[in-house]
Amino acid sequence: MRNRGIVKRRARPVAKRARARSAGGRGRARSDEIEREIQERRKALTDLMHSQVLGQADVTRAFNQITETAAHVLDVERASVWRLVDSGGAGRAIECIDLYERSPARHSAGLRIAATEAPRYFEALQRERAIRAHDARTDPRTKEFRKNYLQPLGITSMLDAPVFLRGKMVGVVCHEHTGRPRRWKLHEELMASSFADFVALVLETAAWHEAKNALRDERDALETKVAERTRDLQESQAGLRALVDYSPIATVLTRISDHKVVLANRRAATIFEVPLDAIRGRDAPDHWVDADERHQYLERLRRFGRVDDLAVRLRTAKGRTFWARVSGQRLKFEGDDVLLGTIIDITEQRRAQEDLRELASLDPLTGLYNRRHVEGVLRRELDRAQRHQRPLAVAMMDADHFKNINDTYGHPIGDEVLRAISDRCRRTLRSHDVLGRYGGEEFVIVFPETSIDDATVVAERLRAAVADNPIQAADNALADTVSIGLAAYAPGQDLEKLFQRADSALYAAKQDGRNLVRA
Ligand code: GH3
Ligand code: MG
Ligand code: MG
Repeated sequence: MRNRGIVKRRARPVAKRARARSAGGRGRARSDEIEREIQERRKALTDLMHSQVLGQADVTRAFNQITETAAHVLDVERASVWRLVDSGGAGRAIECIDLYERSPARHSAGLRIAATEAPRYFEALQRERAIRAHDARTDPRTKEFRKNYLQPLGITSMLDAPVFLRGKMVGVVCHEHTGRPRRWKLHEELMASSFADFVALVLETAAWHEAKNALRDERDALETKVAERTRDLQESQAGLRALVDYSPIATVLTRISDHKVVLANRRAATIFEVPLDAIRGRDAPDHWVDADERHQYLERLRRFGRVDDLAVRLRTAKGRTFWARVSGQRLKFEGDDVLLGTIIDITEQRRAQEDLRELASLDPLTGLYNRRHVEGVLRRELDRAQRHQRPLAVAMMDADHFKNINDTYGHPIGDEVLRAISDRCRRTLRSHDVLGRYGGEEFVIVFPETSIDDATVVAERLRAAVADNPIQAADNALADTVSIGLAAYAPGQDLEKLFQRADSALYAAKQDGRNLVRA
């Protein structure tokens, strides 16, 4: 209870604290209110982050959810997601993919704004983390919209964050306020750029689903062709031979009675690393890695007469294993009952999928941002800090004696502890701090527009949040703690240097006994 009080008091942003002190009781009540508001907003953001919708192929639902959450969290009448289109002759433009209007609770899409109509705005999108137009009607970056857009819709303030994907601006998230103009706060600006990150994630996932489906369609078409023609040609053995020979997909016929290969094509010889003239007569079971997988394949063939697309591991004649999708069906061939199997090597595809997963922004174990994403954020923040001469701090955080936890309780409990550390930190951080998993049991935090002193206060709060709320495992309260090293941005320093300094500070915290913060 006592700890919660400390956490809460410290959680208040510095400016708010000062105001609370000077204005006495009334000020305190007001900053408690702001604090509550920030907590609520952060909760809506984490809910969105954990939402299943973001990772799925249904882009429309994902955008609906983002705009609704954004309108609610930032308390604006209109929230929208726009895509940048570059259609050659007609030039650059943004196109509205989803607009949510709060009072009628309605979604729509389709509006288009050309770069030629709003050159200052487009230029600002390339440059800024967000366009904070307190009064959009007079702000030089947005007043271009005044007559045709702002006035008819009653929009007075705008908060727009560009969406970046692999370093390129691909869209924008807009928050539009109606009624009296309002002043956007820094944490609102950072929240807007969080929404932009979500949009990037959705676009990336959608592209991945598209690539995957295209690949599947292509393969399905080929296999259907083979299967159809095989049926047509069942009686004509010569035709089947020719078809197998020329099929671009590895195809193998095995006799059911003794599992011997009776016919195979060039492609099959290649993927199984056998000379074409030596493949006949080989034992099919030798090429399966897992007897259970083969059993499953045969069982399905027995029950349904065919198998489609089973992902299995196979082995070449030289002993190399690979992932494959196998399909099969029963046929008659030269008087024997045989299985016609087609095999597609999907090792590359699997690797590509893993690469894509890596490209997405979230760490699967903890739901935090991953290393790549946090580095992207930090690069942009470094650039801003340099251009606007603003402070910036970074922390590296590492779980103490984590090997002991794994050794004593096992890896799954270790994972549980990592998730618990993430949750405690996520709840403790301010809404504009960016927390990510750097790898293993190491975390990284970016503190935008924050001095080293303020970052130290927050880091100390993180350390205490972990140490003071031990997680329970097997009836024991685990003494899990973290050490934190901080570094402040100094003009001219790059990302590597900043990480290096935070890492040295972390090393000092470990040397001095762990469960400590060092700057
Ligand atoms: P120190 O206080 O010096 O950091 O001690 P430590 O035991 O944490 O030392 P070290 O960094 O060498 O060890 C980290 C351990 O974290 C080793 C590794 O097995 C474990 N680990 C890394 N990633 C994961 C993970 O995703 N899950 C689990 N359960 N353990 C992990
Ligand atoms: Mg470590
Ligand atoms: Mg460690």
